Amino acid sequence: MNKRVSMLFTIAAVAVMGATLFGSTYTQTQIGAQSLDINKMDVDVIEQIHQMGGLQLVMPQAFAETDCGALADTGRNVVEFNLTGESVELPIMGGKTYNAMTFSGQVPGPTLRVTQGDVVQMTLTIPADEVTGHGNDMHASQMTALAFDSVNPGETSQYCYIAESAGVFKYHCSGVHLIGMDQHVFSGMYGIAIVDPANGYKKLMVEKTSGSGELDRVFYDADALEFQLQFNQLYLNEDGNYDAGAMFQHHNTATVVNGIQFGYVPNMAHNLLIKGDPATNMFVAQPWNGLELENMQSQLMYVENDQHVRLFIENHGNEPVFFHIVGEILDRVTQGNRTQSAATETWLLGGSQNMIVDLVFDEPGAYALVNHDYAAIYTGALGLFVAGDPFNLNPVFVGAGVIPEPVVSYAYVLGNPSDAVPPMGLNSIAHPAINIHGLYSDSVVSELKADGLIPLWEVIPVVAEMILG
Ligand SMILES: [Cu+2]
Repeated sequence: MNKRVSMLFTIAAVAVMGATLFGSTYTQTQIGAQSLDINKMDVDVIEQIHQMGGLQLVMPQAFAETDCGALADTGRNVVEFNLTGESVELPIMGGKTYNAMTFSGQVPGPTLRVTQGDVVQMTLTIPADEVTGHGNDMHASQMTALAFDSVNPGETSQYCYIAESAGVFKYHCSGVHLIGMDQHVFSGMYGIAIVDPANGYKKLMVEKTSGSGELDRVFYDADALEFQLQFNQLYLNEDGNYDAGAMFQHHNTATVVNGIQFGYVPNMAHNLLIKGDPATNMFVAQPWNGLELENMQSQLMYVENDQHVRLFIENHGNEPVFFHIVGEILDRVTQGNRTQSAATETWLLGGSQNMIVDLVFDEPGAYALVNHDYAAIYTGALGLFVAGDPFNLNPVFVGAGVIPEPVVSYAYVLGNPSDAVPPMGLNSIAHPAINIHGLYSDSVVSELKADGLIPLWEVIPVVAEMILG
């Protein structure tokens, strides 16, 4: 073949490939001339995409579909991950609700935890009375969402994959044949898979200087107390429905961590314990305050001093997350199974990006985790870790007979919030107690209660009575 023919052949191949990838109805002219003009957002954007032929035409049919039967016969550990797609009404700040779409009645969806090399068998069931179909795309797999496609109401579908890479990975609804994916994700259909490294986690090294300024290195065992933090936004109209126009303009209604704005700040029990009065707020933002809020009453996250703490963090949203803990240094940042940084103040996560932060809280205190973007902080990306006993509550608890002797973390008395606690994996330290906190449907709350998690809204009045006498 001479050079000229060869070049023509290449151009033809590119043209064919372009037509395959982009579809004949989705042209550059349309992109430039009429599509997605955010100044004319009175039209339904999703309908517009649909009319252009749908996003399905632009997705390449790449990656291998994986056979569950074949993988089950390989001798690998098979982990079942069962999800249901359910639309439910859930609370938002200001005493209102929004029309949420969920995996299994909770936002975020259940966390999957496996070990590198395991086979994941994901089954998605859509109840017959659900208003729409749903899909699933797990970033821990390496296959296109189209290979799984979507599941209609009243049906069940399954796929399998090998979790080959260690790390934190987002999963999310992929809409109905990819249509409405943004609506379903921002309405609540997202979660994470944690894939533990096959050989477990690494020891944590923290540099210290002695009194004379001499450099020392302290090593912490790989075992750690673990939390999960998932960042996202809500884009809602006045009726509590998804607002695509607001999404395109990046005008979010709320910034959420594990589905809730300001979910990890003090509540009335902390006011009582620390201020002596449940009605006197001890913190600048306490929007979830009151026993009647039950699992939505805000909670704090408690750790010991000098304890190895591991945070699994994912950004599901449309905005960057500048992750920072006020008063702390992030001792190690890991992405995948590779260390990215150590002893750093802030680490940036783009959309659909994750990290594992390992750190030690040296001194007793309350430490605010934030997305260090002020707009995000003021709209909800703010929560508190409390390390040790900074409020000198041990004498109060022991004196009232709540606990027999002093504790190294308030988690032993009040527990840690269930939505911030991932399932146990390699190198996990068990939380002393876990309370029921999170954006849950009523049936999820009942299940957690049956599993023995603490309904703090029932316990707090008893503890208060013991302390007040
Ligand atoms: Cu969906």
